[in-house]
Amino acid sequence: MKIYQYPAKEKWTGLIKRPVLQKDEISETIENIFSLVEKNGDKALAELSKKFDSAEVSNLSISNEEIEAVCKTVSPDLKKAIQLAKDNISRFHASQREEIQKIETTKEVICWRESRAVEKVGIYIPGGTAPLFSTVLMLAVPAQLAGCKEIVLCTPPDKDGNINPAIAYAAQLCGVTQLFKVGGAQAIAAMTLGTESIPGVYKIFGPGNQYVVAAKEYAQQYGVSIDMPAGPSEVLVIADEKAVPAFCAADLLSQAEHGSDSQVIFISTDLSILKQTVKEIDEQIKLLPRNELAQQSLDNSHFILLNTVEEAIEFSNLYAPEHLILAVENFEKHIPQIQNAGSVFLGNYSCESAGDYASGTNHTLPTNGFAKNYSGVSLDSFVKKITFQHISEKGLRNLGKTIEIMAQSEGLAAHKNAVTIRLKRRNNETI
Ligand code: HSO
Ligand code: ZN
Repeated sequence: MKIYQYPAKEKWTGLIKRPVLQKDEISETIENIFSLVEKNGDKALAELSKKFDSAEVSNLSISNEEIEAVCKTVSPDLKKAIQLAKDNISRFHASQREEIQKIETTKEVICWRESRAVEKVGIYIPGGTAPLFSTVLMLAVPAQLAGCKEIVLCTPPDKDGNINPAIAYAAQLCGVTQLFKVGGAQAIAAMTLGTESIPGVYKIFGPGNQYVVAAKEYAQQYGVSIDMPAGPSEVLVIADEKAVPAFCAADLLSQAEHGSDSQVIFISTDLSILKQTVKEIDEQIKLLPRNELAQQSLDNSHFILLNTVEEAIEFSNLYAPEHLILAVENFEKHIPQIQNAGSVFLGNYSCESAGDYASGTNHTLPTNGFAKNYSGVSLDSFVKKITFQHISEKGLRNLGKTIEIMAQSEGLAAHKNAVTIRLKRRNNETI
């Protein structure tokens, strides 16, 4: 890790840079995968899974009996924890429902918006070193609350063709309608194009490796939308003299253990807190099973000393972190200054892990600086909004002149006439 003491503002641009992903050779692979899946459907999926995941899968779809059997292997304690997390996530996301507001913009001209669920959504849950069943909750709960009719979930099987039990349990608990054993870019291609077993969907959600990310980008050419552009996970912690170094170290490590490419930034206004946090990290990392991954991530991390919390937030707004932890005493007064961040954790006891699992907020958040222009996943991600209007005859008389003159000025006579023809009609006469 590198320590920077009071770096000048000109140096900040260098410090906020993320690693650049190489895309060229990946995109060729993705094109191939999509064209194979388009041509050969399920057969292509089986071959690609064998090639990339060394998984032998005879049947892509998972029967209810298989789900029931695998769910029995989940411990009662974990089931209870998943239920509590689900309840909190449901409560928070249900509160995001908006009431319909009918607005009379001009007398007897009434406009409003109504939400409609995206009918078919796809959720991708990666396998790998830590299969994150918590992401099933974060995506399936709002999908179900929004009223999505088909919630398709794809996740890679292990080498013996088995699905992760906690992923299966969370999926059936949260209303996933179909569950498939397939991973990687081929799963994204399947949900985009549809195959004999896997239905095509309208929007795809979920994290994944570089191939999955590239496949989601590619899927958009087929009219499928995606949750957001992705990058490695990030946390930026701001600590003042009242922060607890052991807590800060634990938070930084919780992010670093996700992967060697995880981005970790620590900013303090107090040199002694900074030094103690570094020391704590050295101690705590020894005890972590994933310490190698965490160490690699920390090797690329920045530890920065700045003058004030205001300055630290200015830096954070430039970096636009996925997660921002404000381990400072008067966090309330700093909230208005926060401009770019995916999710913010306030005070010494709001650890990122709470939001990752169970407090209720969503953990699918914008990374790679996209917190400047994207929100995290919410109920809104699973609906689109349709505008409606009703204009009475009187209403059109009130607004008609305005439309006519605007249409005429744009040289669009037919537009103008659509109003004029109506205004000419008197007392319901037939024209
Ligand atoms: N921190 C991850 C989410 C996660 N953490 C899932 C643990 N499980 C990205 O926000
Ligand atoms: Zn996490």
